[in-house]
Amino acid sequence: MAGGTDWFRESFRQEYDRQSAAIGRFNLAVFGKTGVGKSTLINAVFGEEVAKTGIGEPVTRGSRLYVDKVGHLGIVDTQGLEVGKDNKEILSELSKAMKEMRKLPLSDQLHVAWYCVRGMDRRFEESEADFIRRLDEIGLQVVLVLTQVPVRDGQYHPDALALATIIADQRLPLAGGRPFLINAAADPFSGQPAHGLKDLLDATFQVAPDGVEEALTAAQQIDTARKARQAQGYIAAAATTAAGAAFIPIPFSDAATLVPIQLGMMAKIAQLYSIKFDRAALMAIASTTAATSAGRATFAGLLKMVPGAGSVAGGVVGAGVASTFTYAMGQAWLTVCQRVVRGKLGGVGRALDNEVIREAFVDEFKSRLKIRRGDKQSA
Ligand SMILES: Nc1nc2c(ncn2[C@@H]2O[C@H](COP(=O)(O)OP(=O)(O)O)[C@@H](O)[C@H]2O)c(=O)[nH]1
Ligand SMILES: [Mg+2]
Repeated sequence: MAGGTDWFRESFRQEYDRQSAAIGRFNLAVFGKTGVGKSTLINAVFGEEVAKTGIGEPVTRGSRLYVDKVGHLGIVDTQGLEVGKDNKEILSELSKAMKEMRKLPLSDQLHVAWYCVRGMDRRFEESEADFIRRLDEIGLQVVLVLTQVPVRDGQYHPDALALATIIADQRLPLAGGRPFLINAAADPFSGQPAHGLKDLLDATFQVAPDGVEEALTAAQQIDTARKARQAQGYIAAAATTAAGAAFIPIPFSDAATLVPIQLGMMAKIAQLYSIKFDRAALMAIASTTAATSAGRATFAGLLKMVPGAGSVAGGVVGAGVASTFTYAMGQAWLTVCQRVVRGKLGGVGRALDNEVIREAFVDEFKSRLKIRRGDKQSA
């Protein structure tokens, strides 16, 4: 196979950027008075890194609404404008921005709003109801969040429930038809657990446009099952594409047509798990570098392990082998990504252990080959 790690890194970079654009961005506007818990909530759902970022950029030219872009997420907020005090100006800015954004690609539009009220506030003003109705009128789906809601023995605090009822009675245009009661961060002192985040996220998925579902799946950090399902979808798609590509004779020596398919799949999965390019590239090189071949990243070495690959007549890789190969690569890579994210293979902020990564990858790769052995080895 041509190159070595420089070539590998460059090819992986291209796929990483291409897949990043394909996944796109989910843009969320977050409203609520200072101190209700917006930053804490964003942290809890999307990870620490998001709330750490700076000022962002105007959503459209000259706008007083700013979007903070981190990975596949954009958080829109109203810097210098305060909900409750500056509602008129916020709404006029939003209405203007929504019109302008309609001309932009889906990834640059605003998709959903979270309107946050402290659950123990005991009141919900008419101006807040008006604000929510107006958000709906200008085309924003609103999820209403009651924050910092205490629970005991599986029951919400009665004051928060009373507030939820008052709000529900107003028949506002809300996603899910009701407020979502949450506590974003556990409080060890009072023993209050975090709760409600998954329901809030599900409601957000329901009203987000189909085209940003992948971006939201990648951006959120609490529903790992959803990430895993999405990754399985990427793997299945790549295995199918690989089988199709294999009808064109592939020289066994480099499996050239399979490489971009597999690198694309790996890049997409890495992004689903919010693994940045530099780290993902190191992981991919460690995973696919044969211990024997002086540090060169090689897919051919892995291909040799696929049942049926060695005996193919004329040195051509068939559809069955191509598909099995890609499937096993995908599963092995997914395992490595999941374990790195969980801090099991040299965690966040720590150095990666190349040998451990390679071992984890190859173990999973081999075990996935066994499962598929005899699957469709004919083509
Ligand atoms: N225990 C707990 N504290 C919270 C929660 N949400 C917010 N807080 C606390 O309330 C204060 C204000 O929260 P913050 O997220 O900065 O509010 P923001 O101004 O709306 O962004 C901070 O001291 C947070 O630690 C929560 O869900 N649980
Ligand atoms: Mg804040």
